[in-house]
Amino acid sequence: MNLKKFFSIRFLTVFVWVCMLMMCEMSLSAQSIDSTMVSTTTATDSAIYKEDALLNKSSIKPLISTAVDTNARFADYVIKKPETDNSSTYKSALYYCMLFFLLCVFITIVGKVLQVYELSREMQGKKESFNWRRFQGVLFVFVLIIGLYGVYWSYTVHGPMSIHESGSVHGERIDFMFKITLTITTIVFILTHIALFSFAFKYRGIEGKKAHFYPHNNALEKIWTVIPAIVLTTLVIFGFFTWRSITSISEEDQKKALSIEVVGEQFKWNIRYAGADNQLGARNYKLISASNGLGINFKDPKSWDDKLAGEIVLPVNRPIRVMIGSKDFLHSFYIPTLRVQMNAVPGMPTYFQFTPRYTTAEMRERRDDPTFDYILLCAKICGSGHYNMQAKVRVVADGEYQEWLAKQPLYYNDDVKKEMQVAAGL
Ligand SMILES: [Cu+2]
Repeated sequence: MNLKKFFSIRFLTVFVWVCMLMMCEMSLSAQSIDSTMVSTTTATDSAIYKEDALLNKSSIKPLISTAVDTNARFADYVIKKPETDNSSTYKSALYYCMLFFLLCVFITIVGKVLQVYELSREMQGKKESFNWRRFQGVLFVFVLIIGLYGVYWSYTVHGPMSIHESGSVHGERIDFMFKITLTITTIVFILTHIALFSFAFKYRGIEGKKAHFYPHNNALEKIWTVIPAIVLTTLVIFGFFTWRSITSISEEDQKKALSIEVVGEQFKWNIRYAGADNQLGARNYKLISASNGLGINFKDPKSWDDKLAGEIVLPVNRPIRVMIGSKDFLHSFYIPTLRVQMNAVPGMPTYFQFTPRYTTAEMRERRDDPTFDYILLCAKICGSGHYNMQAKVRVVADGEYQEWLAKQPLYYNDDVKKEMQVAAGL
């Protein structure tokens, strides 16, 4: 079939009519669904309210002094209907697709009409009525100015919202790397966009001007291949060494750090502190039971002093080693202000070692925000209750931390001991 014939004006007219009829039909049926839902809800609610009112009548009574008052209030109670919002009308994705098609068809028709007008002027030997090439060239400059202002606005308004001082020692290195990367990419972004839009304006169609054919230039190819390669390689190597300096910790330093275990599950974090020995007892998922949610192996003496905690409390200026695990799904241990993030993967223990350098109280002062708190989040969308995995992290002075830890209960409690005795047949 000839495509030109297929997309003829007759076809477009029929298409527009079909679209409009379908949209009207959808709007009407959606409104009738809405009104049916509203009337059903109202009827059901009224019935429930009447029932409630009858049940509550006796309880309302003592509050009311006269029988007349009682009847009046009771009547108010029954008559009162819930407020329903029937202003919104459900519209499907198809409705918006059709709206988009209609807009396209409208623009096409306007374009065609203008084309016919210009052709008729040309046939009459008249000049072009409107210089579209110049108009589009100027539009490029306009979009460039608006875009650059948008970049400036975003950096000055959103920048202070997103980049705050790091609360951990290694965070300084991450922030430095982030700032260097952001500076380089911003300069490149601005320069390339100025070049792109200015060239579009400079080389807009001008009557009588012929474009110079310039197919290839080896020197240019080398410049725009080698320079980005050097910049990107430098950034990647810089990032690699920063990451290594954070994650490569000697065994000696690992032992000095305070051991904490955080195990994610849908939708909470289980927190275990190693006791006085600073060593966490072994864990096995096969040992998970009602009283041993983490599956800790209590035959391992290291587990006997492990402590169960309902929150994360960290001593300031002391290295912390968090062993990270998951019981069910992929989660991610993420404390943005401490620049800590590591995935929690079932069957694959991970860890992160860091040193908090400001207590929560100090950070509140530094940021001049009395409501500030370090927050632990799950950085993987792990299910419908994902948002529940937000928890407060308290960074306190060492004395306060020791006091708090002493109050935390042991995992190896009487229930577990009984369960083990039963299992051993004692
Ligand atoms: Cu999660």
